[in-house]
Amino acid sequence: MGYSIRTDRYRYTEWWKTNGDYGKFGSNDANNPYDPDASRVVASQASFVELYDYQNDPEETENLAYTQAAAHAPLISELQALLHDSDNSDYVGDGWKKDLQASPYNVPASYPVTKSQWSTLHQTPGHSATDFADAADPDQDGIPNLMEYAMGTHPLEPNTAQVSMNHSAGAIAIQYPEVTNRSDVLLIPETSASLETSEWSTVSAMTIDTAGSKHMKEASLPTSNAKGFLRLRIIEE
Ligand SMILES: [Ca+2]
Ligand SMILES: [Ca+2]
Repeated sequence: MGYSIRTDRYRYTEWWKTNGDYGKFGSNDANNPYDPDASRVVASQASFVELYDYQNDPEETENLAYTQAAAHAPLISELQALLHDSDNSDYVGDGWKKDLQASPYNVPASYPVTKSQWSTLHQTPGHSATDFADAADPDQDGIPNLMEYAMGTHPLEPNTAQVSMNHSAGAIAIQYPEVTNRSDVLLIPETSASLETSEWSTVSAMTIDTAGSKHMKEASLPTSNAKGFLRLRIIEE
């Protein structure tokens, strides 16, 4: 039987010899009875191991656990520990960031409300701490990590642009999402009458939609002004 673990970049699979055939569930066929014990592992080590890098090899043509085992040994160890549930907790294969979860079937006990917790949660095998620097953009979607954190988007999955601009009678506005239960970062809409000055003043934003702790905000500027610019600034607190 094969057991796999998948990260945003890798798939790691181990094939283990197990007790036998499951048979046919619900069958009364005496020659092919259902055997609930069929998945019990009866070997001391995996008979075959696979590792594929979807970033460089999305078609799974090269099994790195076979062709480049030494170079990938630390990564394989890390994935293996997660797959084997090395923290000896209740559920097989639930080792994934277990420290943040009471059970694989519950929501995380501590929702990441600080940048540090958020980075830890997303730092899957194959990524280093430098991928989670505030200004880094590992998914190359043009949204730096600190902005992904503040807006509630994924640091390793490309997102479309989160800030949109529109205008209605008498006003222009920017709209952007913000996760409101994070107190270590702040999104501030600002305005200036000119791009040739460094004087920007804060514009108040209002919530126009909510989805849990993620709010859609809007900041607007009356078009009765001769000329005006809007920008969105992010600061860490
Ligand atoms: Ca990004
Ligand atoms: Ca992203």
